[in-house]
Amino acid sequence: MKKIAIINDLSGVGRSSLSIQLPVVSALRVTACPVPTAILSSHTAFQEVAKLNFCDNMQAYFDAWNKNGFKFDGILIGYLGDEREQKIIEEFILEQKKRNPDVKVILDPVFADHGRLYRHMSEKNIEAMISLAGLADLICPNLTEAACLVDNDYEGLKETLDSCNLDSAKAMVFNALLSALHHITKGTIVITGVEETDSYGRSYLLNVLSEEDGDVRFIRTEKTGNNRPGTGDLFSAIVGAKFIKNIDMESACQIAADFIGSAIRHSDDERVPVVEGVQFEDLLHRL
Ligand code: PXL
Repeated sequence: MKKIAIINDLSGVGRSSLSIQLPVVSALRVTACPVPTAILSSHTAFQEVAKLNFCDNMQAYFDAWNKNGFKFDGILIGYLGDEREQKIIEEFILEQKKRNPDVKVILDPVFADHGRLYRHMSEKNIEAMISLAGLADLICPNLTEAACLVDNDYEGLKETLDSCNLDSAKAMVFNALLSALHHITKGTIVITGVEETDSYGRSYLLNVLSEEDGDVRFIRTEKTGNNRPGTGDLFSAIVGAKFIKNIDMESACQIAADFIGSAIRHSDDERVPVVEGVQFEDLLHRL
């Protein structure tokens, strides 16, 4: 069975990061080995948050793993508790590459959404993510993160995209963004969850896939309900697990988008408060 190290925070309430990536990766029949970057009472969209950083313990954690001879097929990275974790994670990646040159590194550069940085995030976190992107085989930023990684103006980008009626025009805008992103990573890029509305007022979520072969591909699903926390974590967990199993990225993105769309609709139907994320537990069996 394939094995993946998942480097992300452990948040007690709100269905985000490790709490949801572990069950999803297990359901996809990949062994999930967690590395907490921080322990939080909940994700940071709640009013009161207690945060314990794991940075000072991370080196010993990886040293013990390495001394035991553990090796992985994939390393999935998400939210960092502290930008100093970047160097420790990079050393771990380089050590793992010596043991398994085929190890795949998947980076979800979690630091912002809807044009705004998450609480506790700063320019230093963005720099850490840019550095990690240099070692990644796949990165899956949302539009805000993609724009920040290459110092683009998010609002301007969003406005330009909203003014494009044709996919061919949209593809040109994304190609410019993707070519800047390809300067910071050699890997595959998926820009996730870009919101769009058509001339009939219907809303969609667009995932934009750019592989080495250069052709940009759009994976579009109808928007099924509210924006909810944790959907990016679900996306990177599903696509990451499929990536290490060498499943083609277009169908991996489609499966992830369909699963998340169903989970959002179900959560709205069940009147789950938005801050509590998606009630994915009822749908896990579908993966
Ligand atoms: O889902 C992204 C995420 C991960 N981890 C923490 C967060 C968030 C988004 O708010 O706060 C701690």
